[in-house]
Amino acid sequence: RNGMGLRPLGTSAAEFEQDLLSNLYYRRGTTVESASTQDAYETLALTVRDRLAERRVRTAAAHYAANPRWVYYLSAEYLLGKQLEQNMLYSGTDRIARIALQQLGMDPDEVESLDVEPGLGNGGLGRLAACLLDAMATLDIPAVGYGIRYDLGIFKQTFSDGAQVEKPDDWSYQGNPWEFPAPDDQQTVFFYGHTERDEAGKTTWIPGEVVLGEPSHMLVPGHGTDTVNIVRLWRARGSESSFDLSRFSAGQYAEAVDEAVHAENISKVLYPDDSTDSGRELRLKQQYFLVSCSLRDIIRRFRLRNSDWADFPKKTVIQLNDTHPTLAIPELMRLLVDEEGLNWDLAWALVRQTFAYTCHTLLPEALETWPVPMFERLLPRHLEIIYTINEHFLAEVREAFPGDADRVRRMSLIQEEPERRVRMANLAVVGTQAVNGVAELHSELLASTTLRDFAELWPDKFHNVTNGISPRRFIRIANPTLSSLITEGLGGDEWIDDLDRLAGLEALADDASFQARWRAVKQANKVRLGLGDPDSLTDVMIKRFHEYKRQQLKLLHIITMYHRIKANPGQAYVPRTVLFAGKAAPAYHAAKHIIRLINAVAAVIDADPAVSPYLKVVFPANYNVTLGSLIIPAADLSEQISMAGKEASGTGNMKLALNGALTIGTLDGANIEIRDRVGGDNFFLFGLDTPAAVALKENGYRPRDHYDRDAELRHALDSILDGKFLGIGREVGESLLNSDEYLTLADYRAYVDAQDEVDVAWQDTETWTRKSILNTARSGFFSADRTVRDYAAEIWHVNPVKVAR
Ligand code: DL6
Repeated sequence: RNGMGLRPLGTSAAEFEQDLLSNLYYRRGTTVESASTQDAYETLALTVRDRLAERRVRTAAAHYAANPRWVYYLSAEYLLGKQLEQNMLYSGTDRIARIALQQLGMDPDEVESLDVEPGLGNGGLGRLAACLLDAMATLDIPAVGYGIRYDLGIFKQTFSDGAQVEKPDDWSYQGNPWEFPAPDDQQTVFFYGHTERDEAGKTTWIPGEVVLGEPSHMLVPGHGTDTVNIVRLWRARGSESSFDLSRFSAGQYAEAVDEAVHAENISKVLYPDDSTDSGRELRLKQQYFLVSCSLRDIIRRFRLRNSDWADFPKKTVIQLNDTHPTLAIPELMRLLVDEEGLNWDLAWALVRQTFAYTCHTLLPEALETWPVPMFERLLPRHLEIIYTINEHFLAEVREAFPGDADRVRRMSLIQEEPERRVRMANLAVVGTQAVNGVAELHSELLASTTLRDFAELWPDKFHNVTNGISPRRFIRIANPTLSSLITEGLGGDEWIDDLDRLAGLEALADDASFQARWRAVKQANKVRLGLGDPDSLTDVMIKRFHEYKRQQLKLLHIITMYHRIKANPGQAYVPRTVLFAGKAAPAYHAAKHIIRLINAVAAVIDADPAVSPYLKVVFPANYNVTLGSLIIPAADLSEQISMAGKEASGTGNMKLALNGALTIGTLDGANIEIRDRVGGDNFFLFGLDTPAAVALKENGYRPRDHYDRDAELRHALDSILDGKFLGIGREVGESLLNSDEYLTLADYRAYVDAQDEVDVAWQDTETWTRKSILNTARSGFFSADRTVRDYAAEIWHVNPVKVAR
């Protein structure tokens, strides 16, 4: 029996099989003879989960005893990826589970295929959150992630006539076996209403709507350790009184549930369409819902072991993942001042010491603001609190910069013109003890441009923590054959939790037989992916669609290759498979036009027998963590071609380099750090850097000059404008020629020339393989474990707590 008085669960295949049978019988109410594949899947999940649950109980006990400083990670998004394979690996049951299933006459692959990916995020920011949780658990850092349990995650992308069509993603339709409901920890959340002040000056918020927040959590196991942290997700529920029985009895069924449906809409979808006022208000409601439930839970946890509010920041650090959870700042003020009776100054000191803020963008339009009237209607007390914070803060600014009214206007938490809006990024900087960017360049640009006024006031508050990725998820699980080869090459698998050890591969980079095996793995991964000729150069651009990321630049290169092959059909060309994957925001029309044009170009090339032997464009629909994990191990070339100064970091760039793809990229985001580490010889650099891009724009950029000057570019653009690709894409062509906000045409020539260098390099197989091995060998820095160590040392000031067996 272990310290909890429990009989430890068995580690043999026979014991696992017994537990499977028992779970099938007692928890699914069926037997092997009559079990469906869904029964088998759920039972497998529960049997694996039980092994982690036992560790979770020990983790909670160890944390309770240590009463440490906790990290609470608040994020509106988590792209956790499928859970089964990860949890089998982390619980050490991957081998025995498969044997046990086979013993019971079940097909492990078929059973495992039912595992569903919870798509509770959009892209890089949500996946980063998941990678950081994984690394925190692996490093034994006591942490809880808080988020929203959206009923419908990120939409499912399909194509109709090449155009993106969005379908709802009812990810937990069959239930979610990884989830533990915790109804006892339910919270009550207020919205709307008004505030009242008594004679003593105490303010009370009288709400206009009351909603319940129901938590459930999923386990976040660490790798190679017994720590199992949790991510707690909130789901909105109507209160008991929200069901109108008298209306129901009168046959008014829709009206009877009106209030409950209204409440439950809060956690209905990830990112409700914000092109309408009601959509925007729902989004603000989601943000407050997350923050209100999570803070009450954090305080409940604090009170289990502590009583003095002065200790709160000593025991708590709350990391805000972008501005979405920034309402936590005024909400904690409200709880401390209105509900706990602390005086303002003490409460403010505690709040500021507790929070830290990560900014994930440089695009001014991505910095959230909310219209004051909407804010006031929904959160009347929070607006009052923000006004008071602003009053104190602006007094500080005036003192530091006397007579600088313009600066005061820029830094205010309230934008006055053209309409009054609450500036969430300003609030996030003012209410926290640390602000960080997510790559060196990004952090520099934040301090010198986007948040410059704040960096001038509080230079010490600004930090850089370069993003990282989970080596477990993105090489060990995604690329098992390469992982085995690396383990063999390094003489052990310690590298998985100590990624700097990959450096040991440098010694093998010139070894012909190791190189041959390295190539064979890449080849097998291309066959596994099953898109395009595995002998061709697999050129991969996988990311959200955004004009600043410049999928349109890649497209111009493809069209140029197409024209070259058409013009000289007899020549030998390097065969390429160009693979795009990614989603566009449903209301982002320019990005959707680019998607449609890519599909049209792909179809035209496919139908042309003179070109198709050399060039193929594939665009599998519905990019997600699962699809990414299949594509990344098969990639030869990683496209990281954003306009310099626009991509905060990127993390796909890290995943691809780690899996041995060579990057073609601009000096943007973390590309710079990747190139610094893998070496300029092993990276295809092109294009304007940030100062050159800024200067070009300031001096009046004219895309048409590039069009006039460059015959190949002109040919490519004309073919789009002339409708040569099924008549699709005129909007894309016109936008490039007439405005080209992201300098695509300015970088075209340098990009195409760099691609010609790629072709030359590819033909020297040994040298390419060497470069590929060196990319992997030198990617250790991009482990999320390093990222979390940086946060822990520089921002969180937390220590690990080891969980005893
Ligand atoms: O930090 C994670 C990720 C970065 O790698 C990307 O470069 C960045 O674009 C993304 N940011 C967002 C937030 N919003 N915007 N814009 O998704 O964060």
